[in-house]
Amino acid sequence: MNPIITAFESSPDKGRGLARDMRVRWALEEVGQPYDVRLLSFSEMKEPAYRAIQPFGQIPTYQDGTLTLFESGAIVFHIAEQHPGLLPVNPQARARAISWMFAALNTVEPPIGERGINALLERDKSWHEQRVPLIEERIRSRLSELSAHLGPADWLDGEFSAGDLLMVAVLMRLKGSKMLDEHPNLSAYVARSESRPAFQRAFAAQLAVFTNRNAHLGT
Ligand code: GTB
Repeated sequence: MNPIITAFESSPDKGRGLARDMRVRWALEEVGQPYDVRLLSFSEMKEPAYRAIQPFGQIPTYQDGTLTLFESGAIVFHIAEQHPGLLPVNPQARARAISWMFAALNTVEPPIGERGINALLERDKSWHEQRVPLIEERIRSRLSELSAHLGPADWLDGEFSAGDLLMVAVLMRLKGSKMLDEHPNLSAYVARSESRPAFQRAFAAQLAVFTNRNAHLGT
């Protein structure tokens, strides 16, 4: 049996690969593990049966036999531990790659997530516009630091790892904003990652959910 992941039946990102199932799909593709997908509506995600496996009623989850996981970072980490290809074998290099996984999720993603919340959920607030420069300043600061670390290298620490996978999944949320383009090495880092065959397979699979649904609905 293949592992089963959950994803949006109708993703608000319209197939741009920004929902967090994309990270899990990409990790599974990198290690060559086939998987199945269970698509969920918003109401199904909030039902008690689903909350029993994802207490916050969110996607993605991952089920493999008797193991059920939630949190995209934990799922990517599990996949990387189970298969060769996403974490170095050398213990110190492995520990550093894991540091980058946490840096992506705990240090770089929070201000980028705030930007998304501000754009999606706070538009009607009187202070919406005032928050934009504050959030962007925090994002710019993280991007400058990340860009300085990456320098001319292809990847954050030696070979491509789950740390790069999560970092790029986070940076993708800034595509189309000027902030990423202010750092040509970060734009190139994202483009380099997106050209990986595993990324392209994962991206095509999540996009197909959007296009198939629209074809089905006749929109
Ligand atoms: N920390 C959790 C993890 O990493 O797994 C966060 C999971 C999460 O935020 N899931 C979101 C979700 O299920 C979807 S990915 N939201 C529904 C809810 O909370 O009720 C976040 C997301 C949503 C939409 C866009 N977009 O439209 O661009 C991008 C990212």
